[in-house]
Amino acid sequence: MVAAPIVPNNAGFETGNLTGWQSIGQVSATGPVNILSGYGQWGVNPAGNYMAMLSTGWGVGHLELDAFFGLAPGTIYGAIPDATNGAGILQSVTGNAGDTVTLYWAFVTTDFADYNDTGFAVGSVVPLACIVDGCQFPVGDFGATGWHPFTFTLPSTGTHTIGFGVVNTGDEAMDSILFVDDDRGHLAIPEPSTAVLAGGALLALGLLRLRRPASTR
Ligand SMILES: [Ca+2]
Ligand SMILES: [Ca+2]
Repeated sequence: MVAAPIVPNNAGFETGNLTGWQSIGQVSATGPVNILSGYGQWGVNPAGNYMAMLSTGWGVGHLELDAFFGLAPGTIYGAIPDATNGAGILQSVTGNAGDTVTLYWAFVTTDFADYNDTGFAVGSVVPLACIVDGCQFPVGDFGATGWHPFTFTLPSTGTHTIGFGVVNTGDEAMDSILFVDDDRGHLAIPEPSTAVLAGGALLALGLLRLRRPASTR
């Protein structure tokens, strides 16, 4: 057989919901959103009208995420040190060895170093974006990536899980968000005029973190 691209069900979330996907934690299909981070608002726009939005906020524990993805306990923690909690989506795709599934993702964090919240792809855990290091696209404090493609390659003929997740690290405060769509969306940088708010926002974020002590730090 010649390797071929596979298109998952509702790959672009244009039904406006998560039909075709399984999810755990805080996941929704959404239109354009603004994410308020320390330096202003990141404007995130889908391809088409909708995209999936996965947030670490009020997420499930990393062991529960392992079970959701069919991974051995501790797999996510092993790939993403100090992972605490987060969210995930997956679906099963069937094809031949070498067949591919390409989806697009973008990562935005409201958190800062040395917390290292991370967005990842699954089959095996592939850290895509994070705050500090250990991933393909480190974004820094309050940072964001643009939209990037990720291609899954089926390792053998049959049915395989593809999916994405996002986790807090170190504690369970200060959300990070992973967006998923079937094509490249648009991500607008924060307005410069909002940068003057950063000092106040930082103070507010610090207070919030103190009020949510879920950490071993
Ligand atoms: Ca879409
Ligand atoms: Ca966090």
